Parts: sequence; C-alpha cells; structure tokens
Amino acid sequence: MTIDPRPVARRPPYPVPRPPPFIPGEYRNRRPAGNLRAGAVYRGAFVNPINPEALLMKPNRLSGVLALALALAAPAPAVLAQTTPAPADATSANSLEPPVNWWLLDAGTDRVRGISAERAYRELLAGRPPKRQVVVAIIDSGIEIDHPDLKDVIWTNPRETAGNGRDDDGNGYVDDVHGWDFIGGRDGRDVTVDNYESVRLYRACRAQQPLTAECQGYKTSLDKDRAEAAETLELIRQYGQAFQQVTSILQMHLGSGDLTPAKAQAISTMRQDVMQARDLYLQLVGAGITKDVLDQELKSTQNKLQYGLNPEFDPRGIVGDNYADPNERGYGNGEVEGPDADHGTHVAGIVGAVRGNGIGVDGVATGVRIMVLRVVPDGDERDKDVANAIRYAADNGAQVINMSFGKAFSPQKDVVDAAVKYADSKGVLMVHAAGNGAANLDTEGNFPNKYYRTGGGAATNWIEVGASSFGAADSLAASFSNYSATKVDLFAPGVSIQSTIPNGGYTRHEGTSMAAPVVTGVAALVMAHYPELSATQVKEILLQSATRYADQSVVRPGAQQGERIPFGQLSATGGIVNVYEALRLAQQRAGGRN
Ligand SMILES: [Ca+2]
Ligand SMILES: [Ca+2]
Ligand SMILES: [Ca+2]
Ligand SMILES: [Ca+2]
Repeated sequence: MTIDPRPVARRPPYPVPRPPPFIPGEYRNRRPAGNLRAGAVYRGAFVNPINPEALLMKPNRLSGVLALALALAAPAPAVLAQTTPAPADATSANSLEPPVNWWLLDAGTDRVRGISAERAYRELLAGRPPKRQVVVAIIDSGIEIDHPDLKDVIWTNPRETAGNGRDDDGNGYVDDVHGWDFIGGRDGRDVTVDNYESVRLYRACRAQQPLTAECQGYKTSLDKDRAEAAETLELIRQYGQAFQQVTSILQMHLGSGDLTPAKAQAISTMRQDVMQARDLYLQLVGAGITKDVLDQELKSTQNKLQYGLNPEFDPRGIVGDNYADPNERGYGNGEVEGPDADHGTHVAGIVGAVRGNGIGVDGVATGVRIMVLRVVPDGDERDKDVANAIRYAADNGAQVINMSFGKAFSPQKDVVDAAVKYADSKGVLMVHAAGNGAANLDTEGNFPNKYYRTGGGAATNWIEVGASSFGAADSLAASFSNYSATKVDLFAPGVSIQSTIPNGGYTRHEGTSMAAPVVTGVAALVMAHYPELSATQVKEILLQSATRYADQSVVRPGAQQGERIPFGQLSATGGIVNVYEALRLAQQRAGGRN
C-alpha cells in the first residue's frame, strides 16, 4: 500500500475573530470562526492558530482562550490596556446558548434548524411503539453503561454468561457481555493514551539509516508538532497568569464573596484598571473560560508532549496482542467503560438516552440497544482495532455502527477496508463523522472512509456526516466541520449538543462526533419502525428526506475572511437530516402500511 507522507495540511493563523452581531430571534453560535483541526475522537473543534492538528481531544473552550490570547497579543498586565468592551450579553455563559434540545426541534414550528424529532414523536409516532429493537454499535472511547439515562438501553449479549471466564457463545471473545474493549489487556488494564499514527509510523521506520524520504517526512512533521505543542503550552501558561490577574483585581475590588459574572457586570467605578479587568473577565466568561478549563488544557498539552507526540512512548504492551499480526482476533477485555468514557458516553446519549423518563436528556431514537466497542484512546486509534470492532459489530447483531473518530494516516487501511466490506455485505449501516478540520475532504486524507484503497470501489452502506449549527442563517455549517460536495453526504446538528457524560452527568459538546450519532439515531429509529427496509434503503431515505438548504449562503468552514459559499457545495445533498421527513418517506417506501 502507499502511505501518503505529507503532513496534514497546515493553515496560516486566522484573523482575530469578532463576535457576530446578535440577531434578535435567532440563536447565536458564540464560537468564533477560525481554523480548526482535530483527529482521534472528534470531540469539539479546537481553534489553535499555532498547532492545528496537535490539539486533539480537547474541550472546545480553548478556542475562545486562544482566540482572545491572539486578540490581546500579550498577556497581562499589558493585556488590560487592550481590552474591548464585553458584548452586552456575555454576562452569563449560558445566555448565548440555544434551547438545550435545539437539535431535536423543528425549523418551521420552533425556528431553529434541528431535526424535527420532537415533532415526529408528537405527530407520527404517538401510540406507535417500535416494531423491533435495533442494535447500534458505538465504536468509541468507552461508555458508562450504568449511567441512569443509558443503563436501560445498553445491549446485552444474550448468549454470553458474565464473569465465568468462558466464551459461552463461541464468538471469540470471553465474557463479552455488553461489547468489547479492544485496547485493554487480559489482566484488566486499559490503554488510556496512545501516540498519533504519524508518530507510530516514524517509530517503525526510524531504525533504517539513512531515513527514507517518507520516514524523514514523518520526522519533520513530528519535530514541528512537538515545537508547536511546546509553544501552545507556553501560551496556555501565560494566559492562565492573565486570567489569574484579572480575577484577583476584581476580587480585591469586590472584597468578600465569590466573583460571579453578575457581580462583575454590576461593577461601575472610575478606576480604569478595574473596569478593564471587568471587561476582560466578562469576555472570558462569555467564551466559557474558567480556571478549570485552563488547567485542563495545560494538562492535555503536557500529555501530548509526553505521550501522543513522543515516539519513545508505546502503550501497546498493555494489550498484549501480537501487534504485527493485523488479522489477530480475541485480544482485549470485556470491561467496556475504560478510564475516560466522556466522549463515547456523550455519543451514546445522542443516539439513545432514554426518552421521557423524566431525567437528563432525550436521545434521538427509542427502540435501540447500544453495543459498546472501545477502540479510541486519547491519541489515534489503531487500524487493527477499528477493523476488529467493525467485524464484532457485524457478527454480533448490530444494524448500525457509529464511528465518531478519525485520523490523518491509515497504514493498515486494507485491514479496515476488508472489515468495512464485510459489514457492508451483511447490510450493516456505517455512519462516520467527517471530522473537525474545517477542511475540504476532496484534498485531505481522513480515515476510515468508504473508499477501498486496493481494487477501487466503495462501501454502499456508509454515510459521512458534517456538523451543522444553530444561529444566524450563514452559520448553518459549523465553523469546524469538514466538508466535501462528493465525500460528505449530509449534515446534522453538532454544536452545543447536550448529552450524557460519566458519573451520571450531562454536558454540551460540539463536533462532527456529535453530528454522526444524530444520523445514527435517525437511521436506527427508521429501522425500528420499518424492519422491512434494508440498510441501503434507509440510507437513501435519510439522504433524500434531508431538509435542503442547498442555496443558503453560509460561511465556509475555515474561511479566512468569512467567505460565503452555498451550503449545497459542502455536501452531496446540501441537506440536514430530518426525522419527521425520513419517517414519512420510510412509510411510503414501505408501501404505506402501518
Ligand atoms: Ca463470547
Ligand atoms: Ca462467559
Ligand atoms: Ca477495559
Ligand atoms: Ca432521559
């Protein structure tokens, strides 16, 4: 196979973002437009003008930090002289958020471009229970299976006895009760962090001296990434200091009691330094930045240097497989939550958090059971594990597979392709997130994908999903979403999506990682109500019934100067998935029965 040695395309620093004007009656996306890049799990989109691709697995708040850091050029105390007044509505971090379930609402009746799920349940599904349970495999970072809003919809392997140390159903996996963890060891240990694929490629080729051109390419890329991560680390440190200074000035002015946005807003004084600190503080709060967020970013960037971008670090020994054999099966462990299930738990809730149980959130679909396949570490997932997880899903009854992850290199793509081909032949629908690089996928590698590397051809039962947003009409495409008029099929809501997280919690995340499970949920719901439809038919129904915004002029993701482009040029359909219309079309296709 050929390996593309080019580093992922880099983009020059983007212009300082300014908040868009607030349009009454429309929800505003507070995220500044900019260049974004994320690999591994597509959680959030992370604006990092210095190192677009090194910032993986980040909470999205950093975008605001770095944007502001850029805007302010230098950290405190100089920063205080350069602040601009905070937007009037920045007094609460929540004031710019859309309704918590905006993505389930209807463009017509609710004036927000959701997927019309609530309307579908109200008008089409009332009194109509699903005709079958649909098993949805979620290949991700692990899922909290006892989350109160998920525990009733987690798949249980009917033919496996838990904890007896035997492979009761003979599927090659011992005690696989709710799925499988492909990045854990027999002894119960789990991989938490791993390298990026380009680092593994460099490690594999560096012994041969002199380095081949390809290997030199990986090395150059790695050196650059490390230097940039170090710069980012310094920036975060400086920004932490500035934040600290601003809050201590305000705290001192206020005297006793906690500093809150409301208290800061109420401050009025002749003292310039206090007023400037107040304005900057309100800007920070408006961007969702807290000390915790900064601490998190610091830790995460340190991890990157220590693990993700460190060729001397290789955690694979924990798994204990023969990594050289890409066709090996059966390694891993049956504990599927793992050490950091935030991303996978969030994805799972979007698909199937229990509706109407009076707690937490409502997922898209009723009638689903979620199979948990843990493959994605903090770092790049490995092809062998992706392939095995797809095969596991296809062999153990999954009808839909959600894949909210991706990477820039895929050295064993043939193994993944074979698994995709297998799942495709068994009529399993695969849904993949397009990624958060604000990139055109026509020109940038993004794996896995439906195109077979060897022999040509592509999977049929595959949907590639970009992320859409609420807010002004021209922000319909999320500013971080990858796109392509041929390689992305449709868009789905992926900004400010409230869903489940570990420890029984809930939070908002953004990313194409959130958009893919919206589509997965819609597909599963259609399958649950129309068992007679094939995966291919369901895919066609979702694409054909998507709400078309082809002529809507939108800001192109990653555009330097807010360049506009028709939404129709960002995907094959120019549409956003819609449950209501999908169910209606399914009804017609199924022959008008029910
Ligand atoms: Ca088994
Ligand atoms: Ca067993
Ligand atoms: Ca485990
Ligand atoms: Ca619920």
